[in-house]
Amino acid sequence: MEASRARARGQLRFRSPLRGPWLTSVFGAVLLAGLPIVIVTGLLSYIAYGPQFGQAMPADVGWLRLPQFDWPTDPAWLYRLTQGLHVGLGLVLFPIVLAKLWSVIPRLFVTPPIQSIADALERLSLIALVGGILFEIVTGVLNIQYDYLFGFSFYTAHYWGAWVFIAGFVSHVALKAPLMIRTLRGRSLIQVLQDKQTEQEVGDSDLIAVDPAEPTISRRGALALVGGGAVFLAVLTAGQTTGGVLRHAAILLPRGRSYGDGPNDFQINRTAVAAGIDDVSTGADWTLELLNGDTTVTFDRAALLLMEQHTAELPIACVEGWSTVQTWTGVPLRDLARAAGIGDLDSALVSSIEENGPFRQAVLQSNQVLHPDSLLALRVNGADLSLDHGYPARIIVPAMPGVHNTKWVAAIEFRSS
Ligand SMILES: Nc1nc2c(c(=O)[nH]1)N[C@H]1C(S)=C(S)[C@@H](COP(=O)(O)O)O[C@H]1N2
Ligand SMILES: [Mo]
Repeated sequence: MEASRARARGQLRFRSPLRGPWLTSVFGAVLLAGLPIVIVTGLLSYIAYGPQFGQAMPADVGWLRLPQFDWPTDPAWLYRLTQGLHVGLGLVLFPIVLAKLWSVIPRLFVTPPIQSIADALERLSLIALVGGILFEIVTGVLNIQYDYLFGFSFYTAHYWGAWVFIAGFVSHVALKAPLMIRTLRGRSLIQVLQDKQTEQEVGDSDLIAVDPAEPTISRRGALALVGGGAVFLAVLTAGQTTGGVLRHAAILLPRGRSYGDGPNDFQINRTAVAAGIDDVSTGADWTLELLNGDTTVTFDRAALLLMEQHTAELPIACVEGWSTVQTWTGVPLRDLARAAGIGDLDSALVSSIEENGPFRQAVLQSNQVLHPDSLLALRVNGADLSLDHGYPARIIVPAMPGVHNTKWVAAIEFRSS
């Protein structure tokens, strides 16, 4: 008696006749298919940043240390795919997350909220699940919208938030998957989509309203509304990868926008002005230093242009999800390693003339230096690099996160193993 009155609180207040275990299970199934992809690609992005060099953020993750391996250089579009999926799918699933929350809302108003220990544990996992996903969406969207808006590091917050969410997600799936599968078997999605039905689901679930109101939309209409929301977000997001006209619709990713279509008119994350780069430091006096132990070899731009040039079509793929493929020409990094006299290459530290800024240095793995398409690029699409794209010289390496393609390179230190 007590328990049923308690349940009825939520059931009385929320009166939509569409709520019920089946509707919740449909949204749950979509999220169960999509969210693992967002989780795995997110963790892969952490690994791609090179935690073995201490340059993934946060650097120290204690016992949450992920398996570390050399991020591949083939296929060249690998990070473009994984990070495009992470950001793209993360955005597209947002309407489904909201719909799922809407569908289970009566459960949040059950009183007393905790009736047993099992109940308490489930509630705790729900806090991690719901709090975690909302936190990840909010921090993710703010990061692709703005530069450093946070008082804390976006990466650190997003990484720890991810683990809170993963813990909630895994326990929720373990608890609810059997019920979800059973419920979905009970009613065919095709049939629901064919009918204009609005009548309530049957059963004793506390998601089903005891005092239902008149429906304002059919069940298939509700599904279409949520699906339409996801498609709408997909249209708003696709341009981050496709470029062209759709790029202008990618309003959630304004920082990956490009203007015009000349050889250098493509996305710029950090402009030369923002990085404090001027014509003097990049002018005739600019030199590139190659370091190998105690020896230093110096090149000016003319000397670099006299070396054998190699051209490759490679993407820049930012952690923010946007990417663009351009045709780069310059000196293969492995030729520079040879010029520096390095024997058994382990890694290379690239430094920019940029004095401040979190991305003025990057460590490259040996496979990233030795790949034949890995370049110190001097030109792009047949023209000299523009100042914003890293003139006099920048790094471009297949499949590497955009952030490590250092612009305005000043020095490369080759390290042997
Ligand atoms: N020196 C320096 N290089 C840098 C950056 C930077 O802030 N400073 N930003 C990186 C980031 S985050 C990306 S995504 C790419 C973008 O390259 P683009 O501006 O040529 O498109 O440059 C990378 N190289
Ligand atoms: Mo980036």
